[in-house]
Amino acid sequence: MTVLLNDYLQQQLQQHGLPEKLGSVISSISNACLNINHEVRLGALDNILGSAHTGNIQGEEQKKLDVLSNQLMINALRANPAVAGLASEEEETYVAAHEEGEYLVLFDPLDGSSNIDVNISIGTIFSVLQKPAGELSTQSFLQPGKDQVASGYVLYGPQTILVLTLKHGIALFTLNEDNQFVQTARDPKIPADTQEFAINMSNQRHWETPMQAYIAELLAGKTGPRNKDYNMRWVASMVAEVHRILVRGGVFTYPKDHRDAQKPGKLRLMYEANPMSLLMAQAGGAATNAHQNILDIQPEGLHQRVAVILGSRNEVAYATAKHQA
Ligand code: AHM
Ligand code: MG
Repeated sequence: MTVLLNDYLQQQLQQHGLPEKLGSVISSISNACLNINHEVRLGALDNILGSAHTGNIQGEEQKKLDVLSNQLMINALRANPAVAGLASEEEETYVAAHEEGEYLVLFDPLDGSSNIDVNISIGTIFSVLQKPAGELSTQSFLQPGKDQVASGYVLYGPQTILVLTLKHGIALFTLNEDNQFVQTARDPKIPADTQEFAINMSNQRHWETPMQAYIAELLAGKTGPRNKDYNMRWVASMVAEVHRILVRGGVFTYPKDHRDAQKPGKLRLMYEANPMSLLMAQAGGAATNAHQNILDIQPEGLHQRVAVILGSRNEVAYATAKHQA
């Protein structure tokens, strides 16, 4: 039986007594992603590759597609009365939406910016929170990852795939020829052990000593303490790495390094680490910042950076333990 995203949402909401409005927020996000997908697929044909010649709040160069995707997400979410406010990796501050709205949505509209112009997988990452009572402020968004009510991503790869959790397992959907998300996997579980790791090796000299020691063990393979050979992958798109890990296991890390004392890692807690960590937890994997579960971190700022180790739970536990000595 073909299960469309909407069927899945209705069934999940009913089964777990979740509010209809949560389903409508997910639908708004998925609709925006259909539009982003359309632009991604057209690429140069729609003149949307290349730099927008602007910088975001973090001083990073924005691609035209970053800017466009951000606008498509904002437009779709603002049109939904259930959305009280949103925060984007590309926006300096949060954007208020509807006073009566119940939900907050945080997102990285197009992750993997360095891959946009070279036709390598990129994605949209999203996180949904309940809006706390009272007036909307930055503080309303600063909730630990474990309080997310939903999260997911859309991967614009050889196939367009939506992965979603409403905190009752995860579900995978593949975009069909009629532009509909069709469920293609239910509750995949990440193998607890792995022989595959992902890290940007070019930063090795900047890592802290425990990460140096951990990766050296993996590289030593069968002749080292881990007693097995490891394979390495680095797509430079977190969405693609996380998707690979969901499908066949692995460990992904973007560690803390010494390049900039203000930035304990490259990835953002609110737009990247939290939503992906919730998916990991729901699929039997794990995610830490090398010291604690990412989902337990109390956020201090919307654009806060964090070190990330995520994936197969035994490997994440091993790498994390190495940092506690
Ligand atoms: P972005 O949000 O600016 O695209 O940066 C996040 C991306 C991740 O998808 C990926 O894991 C990482 O940056 C790649 O970094 P690097 O360029 O150091 O390989
Ligand atoms: Mg990103």
